[in-house]
Amino acid sequence: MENNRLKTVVEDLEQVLLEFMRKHLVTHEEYRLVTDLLIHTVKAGEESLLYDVFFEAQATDLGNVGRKGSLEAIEGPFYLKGAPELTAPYVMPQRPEEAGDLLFFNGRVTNAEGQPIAGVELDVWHADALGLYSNIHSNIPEWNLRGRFHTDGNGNFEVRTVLPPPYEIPKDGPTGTVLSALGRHFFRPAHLHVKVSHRDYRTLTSQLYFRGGKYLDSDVASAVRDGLVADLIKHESGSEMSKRNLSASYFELTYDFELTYDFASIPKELSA
Ligand code: MBD
Ligand code: FE
Repeated sequence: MENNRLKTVVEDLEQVLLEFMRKHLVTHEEYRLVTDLLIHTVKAGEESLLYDVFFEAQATDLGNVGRKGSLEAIEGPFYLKGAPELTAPYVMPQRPEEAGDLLFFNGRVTNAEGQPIAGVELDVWHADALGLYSNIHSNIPEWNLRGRFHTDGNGNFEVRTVLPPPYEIPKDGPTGTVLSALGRHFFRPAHLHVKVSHRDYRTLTSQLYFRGGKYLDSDVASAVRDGLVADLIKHESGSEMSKRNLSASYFELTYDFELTYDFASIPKELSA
C-alpha cells in the first residue's frame, strides 16, 4: 500500500469508528471488552478467523472486479506456507486409515488464451472428516491433508484425497462467542482450499465448494460464489472402480483454472 493510500484509508477508518462510538454511546467497559476479545482470538489460536468470517469475502469480491481468469476466493485463517511437495501419482498426506470418502480432485490449468500451462504449483489444504485442520487443531499429524503438486506437460493435474465435511467454527472460542451472540450458526459448506501459482502468472487463491452441499446458501463466512461451486460426481460402477484399481466407490471433482499474467513480473520498459 502506498503511503498516502495508507494514510487516507486509516484516517477514514478512524473517523468511521469514532462516529460509530458516538452513535452507539460505546462505554469504556464495552471498549475494553472488544479489545480483550480481539487479543483473545489470537491467544486462542484462531488466527484471523474472526476477521475472515466477517470481512474477507468483501476483499475478494473487490479483487475480482474487472479481472479476467478464474475467480479469486477467500484464503481463510488456516493456510500455511511450506506444505510437503508430493510425488506423482499425487496423494494428499494422510493417516493410514484416514476417515472419509475417497475424492479425486482434478482439472486443467490454462492461460487466458486457453493454452495449457505446465509446471503450475497447486498448494491444497482442507479439513479432515471431523472438520479439523492439521497444524491448527490438535492431535492430527503435521501437514495432514496439506500438500503441493504440479500440473503435467498438458496442464492437467489430479490428486487423491478424502472428501471434507462442512466446517464448523469452534463454538467455545472468541469467534464462536460472537456468532452465538448474533444468533448465527457456525457452519461453512464443505470446501477445498487451493493456491495456484506459476512464476509467470498471478498467484490465484481459490476455494471450491461441492454442488448440492449443505450450507452453500448460508455460509457463516458469506463466501460462496457461483463460479466456485463444482459438480461432485460419484463413481460406483464396477468398471469405473476397476479403471482406478479401487474396490470402493469414489467421488470426483473437476475444476479448470485460468490464470492471468502477473504484470508486476513484466519489466517496466516493456509494460510502459
Ligand atoms: C475455514 O476453513 C475457512 O475457510 C474460513 C474462511 C473460516 C474458517 C474456517
Ligand atoms: Fe477452510
